[in-house]
Amino acid sequence: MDFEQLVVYTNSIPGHSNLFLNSAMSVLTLQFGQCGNQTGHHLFSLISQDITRSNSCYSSESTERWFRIKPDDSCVARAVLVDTEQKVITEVKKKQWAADSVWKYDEANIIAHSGGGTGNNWAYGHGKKGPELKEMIMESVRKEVERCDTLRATLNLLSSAGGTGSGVGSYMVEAYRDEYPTKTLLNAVVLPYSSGEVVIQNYNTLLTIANLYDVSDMFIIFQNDHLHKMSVNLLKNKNTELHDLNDLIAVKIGSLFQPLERSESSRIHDIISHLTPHPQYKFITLKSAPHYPKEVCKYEAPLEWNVLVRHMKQTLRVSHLDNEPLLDWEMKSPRTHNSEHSLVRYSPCVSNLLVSRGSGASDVKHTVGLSLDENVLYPQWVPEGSRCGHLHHNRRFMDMDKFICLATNNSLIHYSFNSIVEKAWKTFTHKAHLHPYTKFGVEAEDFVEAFAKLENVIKSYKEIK
Ligand SMILES: Nc1nc2c(ncn2[C@@H]2O[C@H](COP(=O)(O)OP(=O)(O)OP(=O)(O)O)[C@@H](O)[C@H]2O)c(=O)[nH]1
Ligand SMILES: [Mg+2]
Repeated sequence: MDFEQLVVYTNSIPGHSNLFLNSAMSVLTLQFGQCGNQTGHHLFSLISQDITRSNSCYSSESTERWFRIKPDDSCVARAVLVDTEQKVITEVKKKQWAADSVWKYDEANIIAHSGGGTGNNWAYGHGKKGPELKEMIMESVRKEVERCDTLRATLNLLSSAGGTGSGVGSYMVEAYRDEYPTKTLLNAVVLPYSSGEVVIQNYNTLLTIANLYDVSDMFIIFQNDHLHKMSVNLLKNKNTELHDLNDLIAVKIGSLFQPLERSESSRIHDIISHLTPHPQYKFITLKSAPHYPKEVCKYEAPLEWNVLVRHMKQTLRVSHLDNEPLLDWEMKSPRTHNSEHSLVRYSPCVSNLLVSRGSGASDVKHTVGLSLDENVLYPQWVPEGSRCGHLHHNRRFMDMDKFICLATNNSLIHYSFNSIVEKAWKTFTHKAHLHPYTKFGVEAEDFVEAFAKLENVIKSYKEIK
């Protein structure tokens, strides 16, 4: 569909003439490897469900952001899918061809080699598969960029632990940056379970973050351990599987990036600049609530906004004595009674953005002022007024009475990175498992450089006081 057709389509929605011209802001999503492709499919499915709940300004804005409409009226995700094996893509295709799927991927944007993956080898992905696939991927990317009237951001979805998402993904993000030096680049990176997976996942994570760091504007970090606990504790999924984690990832990303009430600060690139005011601090985590098991959702009494906001603040708690994180409050359901006491300490923040979705949020604005903007949460150098933003939409997100998401750039991230870097360093000092990397041109000096970069990130976050 060309620009004019899209204007006609968008303006055909009753009561919304010229809407398109006001709100044309698109996001291009690049899905890499198993994790990137599976989470991407969950994300587009969630957004399409959220959209189909109404035929409104919100829906058309969201459609324009994430999808394009083809001349045959089919709804196509603004996405490019990349993998070095067929298995996952074949599964994803099966799902999207299901009779009830109202959206599709563009077949021309699926770049899946029939090899057997990279065997969790970042260097193979980065040094061999990336260069091999680069032109095909960039060809699809260029076409998708041209199809966006205004491209607001490119969102890369990948896990840091495998070899395709991490290696091909970081190679392609660098290639994208070379070609589009001024476009906003955002990575949603899934960190592996801390135990029980492959030994070299720590090397892969180290190399991924270090390589993406300079060329990216912002990272949203997800941790499989954390998502798993949320799924077990809050959603009561005893046998949690990856797709349960992906549901949570999709809800979190969707709640941040679905349309918001228009204001100077609600455009995606404004959200990103607010959250990453300094190039030394680019890592965001998304806290959200409430999360209920599907079957009890409709029976839960609606919570007050102030309860949800207080709950978000509690997720930033650290222990008073040694500044270690406490049991993460995101694993608990929001409580109506206040359990604040003087011994509580919070992880210092560089910036926060609270997004509330649902009706009657005039009181939430008041509460934000009181609780998420307090001096105790920020170092002195963060100016008042740029600490905690608040954006809202009255529309119910995914049909929930109220939903809240706190995008937070705070010191807690250094614990996760530190544990990965420590494990990687231990393996590295024994010169263990280096051969698969040197074979594809990643030498000890490259590791040392990556360690230095990540240690610097850890130090910056650790020293926020
Ligand atoms: N949350 C989540 N994590 C996933 C998913 N699939 C894989 N992972 C995690 O991702 C890591 C493995 O990376 P994959 O994405 O499978 O690897 P890949 O990018 O396909 O690379 P290779 O298969 O090694 O070429 C492990 O830490 C898995 O726990 C998923 O669908 N959701
Ligand atoms: Mg794979």
